[in-house]
Amino acid sequence: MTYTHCPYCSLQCGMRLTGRRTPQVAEWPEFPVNRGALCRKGWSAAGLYGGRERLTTPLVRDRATGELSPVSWDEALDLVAGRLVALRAERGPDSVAVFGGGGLTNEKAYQLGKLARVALGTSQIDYNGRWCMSSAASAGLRAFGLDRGLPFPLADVEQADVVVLVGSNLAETMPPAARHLDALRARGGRVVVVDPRRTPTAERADVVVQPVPGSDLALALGVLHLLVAGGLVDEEYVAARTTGWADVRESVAGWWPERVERVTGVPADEVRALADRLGGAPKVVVLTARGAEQHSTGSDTVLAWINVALALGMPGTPGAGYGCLTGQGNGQGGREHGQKADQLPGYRMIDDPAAREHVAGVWGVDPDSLPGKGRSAYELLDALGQPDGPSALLVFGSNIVVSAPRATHVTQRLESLDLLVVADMVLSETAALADVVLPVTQWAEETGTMTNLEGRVVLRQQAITPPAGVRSDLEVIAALASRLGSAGVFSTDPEAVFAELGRASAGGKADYAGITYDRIRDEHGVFWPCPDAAHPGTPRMFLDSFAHPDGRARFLAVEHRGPAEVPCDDYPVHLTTGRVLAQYQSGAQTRRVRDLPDTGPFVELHPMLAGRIGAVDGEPVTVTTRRGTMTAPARVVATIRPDTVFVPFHWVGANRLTNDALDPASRMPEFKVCAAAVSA
Ligand SMILES: Nc1nc2c(c(=O)[nH]1)N[C@H]1C(S)=C(S)[C@@H](COP(=O)(O)OP(=O)(O)OC[C@H]3O[C@@H](n4cnc5c(=O)[nH]c(N)nc54)[C@H](O)[C@@H]3O)O[C@H]1N2
Ligand SMILES: Nc1nc2c(c(=O)[nH]1)N[C@H]1C(S)=C(S)[C@@H](COP(=O)(O)OP(=O)(O)OC[C@H]3O[C@@H](n4cnc5c(=O)[nH]c(N)nc54)[C@H](O)[C@@H]3O)O[C@H]1N2
Ligand code: SF4
Ligand SMILES: [Mo]
Repeated sequence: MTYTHCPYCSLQCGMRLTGRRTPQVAEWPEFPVNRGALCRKGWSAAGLYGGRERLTTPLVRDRATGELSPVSWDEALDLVAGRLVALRAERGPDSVAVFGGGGLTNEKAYQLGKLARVALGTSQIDYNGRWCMSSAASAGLRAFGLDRGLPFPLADVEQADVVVLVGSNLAETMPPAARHLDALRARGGRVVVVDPRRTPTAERADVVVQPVPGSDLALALGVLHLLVAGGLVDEEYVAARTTGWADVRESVAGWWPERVERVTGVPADEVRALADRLGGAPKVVVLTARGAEQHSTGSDTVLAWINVALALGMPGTPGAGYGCLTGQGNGQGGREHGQKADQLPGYRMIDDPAAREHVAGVWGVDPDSLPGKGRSAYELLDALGQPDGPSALLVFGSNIVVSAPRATHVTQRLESLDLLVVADMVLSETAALADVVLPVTQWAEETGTMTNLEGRVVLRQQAITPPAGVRSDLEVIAALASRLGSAGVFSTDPEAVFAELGRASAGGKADYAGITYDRIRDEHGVFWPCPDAAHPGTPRMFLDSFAHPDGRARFLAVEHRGPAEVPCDDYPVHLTTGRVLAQYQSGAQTRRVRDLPDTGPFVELHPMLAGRIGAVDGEPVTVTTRRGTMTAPARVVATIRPDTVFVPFHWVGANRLTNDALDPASRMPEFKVCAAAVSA
């Protein structure tokens, strides 16, 4: 029996696995984050094993037939390395790009960044986390001086009087977390949900506000306006712990409730009731998730809600504050250790000379040999195969064809590459396009650390013997580095890589230097920063000071801009996208688990809209945007705004429709709103 963690989301629920070949999931009641509870994806996770669709041999595309056919590992790796060396000689190091994922362990994310910077010498690396929490990360960094999704353990929310969920459907996306909301309500606390749809999460809320997609920023401005007008701002906290309040106070002066109603569709009285509820509560927690963040205005929207939390005096107060609900299994750690275009391990910036010097020292290379900043995820994919863009791409841990915005265009870019290499466990839609597919170990077949949404570093321990023929990502990275004649040392032992990561992160914002596998086992995870072996780790941040040099949080004035695309005569409704409980992300893993229902995509729409276009529940409807079109069965529900349709993105289709407009600060694409036409 092995204690380990779920293969999917950022809660990283603890579980036990029994059986080395045909595993069975059992509960781990002592693990504090989920206390034995799992969602149905967690309970059925053993279904990832034994499927016929598992890849067990490298595949190379036959130039003559165009088919993928099995080859030996040496053949596959020699071919990849040979092509990469030739490309680099011909077009320079930036002709090779790397795309990572927030589902990779810390060890893999770190090693992938090192592969890019040391072995390939390319600046062109980014990852799917850019599409996930980057807007919250950018806002948190600016407001607090540091981005840790939740600066407190999740269970702390039970101590709040009011929890506001802006664009989170956690009852479906992290179900065991919903128990904290129930516990809070049992104590007399209140839950507010802000979502254009009345979701299962809204069913557990006391107040539900349904704004037009893309208008959360205006709602926050309106709430802050009323807090000022009602004398509900915590002036003492603002004076002692923040800067910039005067500008922000002035910037919300014009946001009276009737104007907020016009922009957001939320009745003025509801805006007033919301502000009263927040202003009257001793402890408020504001949490944002993808509904608020995946917009071209996502980082400003998060800043606007942080301003609300700061005006109420909450961040850095026990049982209160602001947090982002990070999404992927290692969505937190994956953004700290160097697979992001502008970053080195430990949350260091790649253009900071001191950071370069430190990390180059750990890697045993000259700091001047490290490349600079690269392109963000979408910009990188958009540049593939272009005259000044990369002509080879290595993908580890993302199914781009399904999950990238404006996916038809991105798929064309992938097809225009000289070389596409995908490391995966299954033939995902992206792997199916590759020139070379490398079959890797998954989840409990290997050991590694994940950092959950609370900043708690946990250990996924190997429980299962991998099938013959597969290799770990660390082995693949090491084999490529050695074939490329790299200067650096690339260990294949996760514990050794973690120790190196600790040294590389030492002194950085996300400092893991004091964390070891043994400590994680003994302590149910360790919270970063944890600079040395004697340090207890940091479950709660900002209690004494924020991470800016002066110790103060920043109020930053932001303006409502609205979505990049608004409804017009040709595209009269808002399209938004998101998730359902039983599927995970691009579905590459969960669509292959037999115990999970694979319903296929659907289009959720309101009876009024259905009536207008003649759509019938269960019958096909077609959704069209300026980028593409898809047809799927209608789901007619009264829980969605009549001016909005919703499509889950777990199946090919949704992202043919989405807009690639980017947030100027975070480079987050606008997954959550564009203009669409719907017909029966
Ligand atoms: N079952 C399941 N769970 C998952 C995942 C999964 O794929 N499946 N993925 C994991 C990952 S990586 C992530 S990032 C998280 C995401 O977790 P969530 O953010 O909870 O998930 P989403 O469904 O993307 O979006 C949440 C809600 O935002 C709403 N929304 C849409 N537009 C707007 C808007 O403009 N404003 C507001 N306020 N709300 C809006 C949608 O209606 C939706 O209910 O889930 C994690 N957990
Ligand atoms: N329309 C729309 N699009 C979205 C979103 C949305 O809300 N709406 N959400 C966005 C968000 S928040 C996210 S996080 C992305 C996620 O989208 P993707 O990046 O596509 O995420 P996954 O489906 O988890 O893809 C992971 C892939 O890597 C493989 N894999 C898993 N673990 C490993 C590993 O350890 N090593 C290797 N080599 N491979 C592995 C899996 O089999 C799978 O093929 O989608 C984004 N796209
Ligand atoms: S909530 Fe997330 S981590 Fe927990 S069992 Fe479900 S998918 Fe796994
Ligand atoms: Mo995500």
